[in-house]
Amino acid sequence: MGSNAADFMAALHIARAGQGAADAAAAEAARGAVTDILGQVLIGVDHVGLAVADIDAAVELWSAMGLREVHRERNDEQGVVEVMMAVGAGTTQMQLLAATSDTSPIAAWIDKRGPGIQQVAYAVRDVHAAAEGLRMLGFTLLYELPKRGTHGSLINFVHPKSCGGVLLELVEHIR
Ligand code: MC0
Repeated sequence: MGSNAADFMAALHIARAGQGAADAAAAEAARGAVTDILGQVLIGVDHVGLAVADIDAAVELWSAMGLREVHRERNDEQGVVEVMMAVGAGTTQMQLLAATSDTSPIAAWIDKRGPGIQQVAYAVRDVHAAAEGLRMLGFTLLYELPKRGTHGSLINFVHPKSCGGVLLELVEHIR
């Protein structure tokens, strides 16, 4: 298999045909093929998202231990103001998330649990293939099609109820 988006989708289509096989061993092999494809689609941990009540106070807290603010934007579709804080060289970042309205998922999170880790985000080579592969394995994706995330990235989420209690974000950076 190659390593571009079309190759991943083509491989998933082949696996889907196998998943429907009457032969249990063939169906299990097809499931294993999907896992292998996902192993190639996932790049690494992109960021850890923290729900915060006050964005500037949170920037001050994390800056004090040497993290650096590298990006700030407002995303009204997601109901957040976010600040990306680089850890060390910045390969992995902490994302500070403050609600912009009462209907924001961050407002709901803070009301229920207070500030803390709200999500873990994986960088992926292709968000469509990542979402499709995870669906094929029985995970629940929040969106049928990806939405816009940080820096114009494409994002989707795995519902925490299907993911061991973790809200998992999938991020495809657009270069
Ligand atoms: C809710 N639950 C969570 C959770 N949020 N568990 C772990 N981590 C979370 N973040 C649990 C609740 O405690 C509850 O469990 C159950 O899930 C409720 O599920 P629900 O009724 O379906 O839904 P809600 O209303 O609680 O909403 C959860 C949901 C929502 C994940 C659907 O937060 C959502 O749409 N999130 C995706 C968008 C998002 O988070 N945007 C902000 C970041 P019990 O056991 O009590 O039943 S924006 C972002 O990240 C962008 C800018 C980016 O990075 O590019």
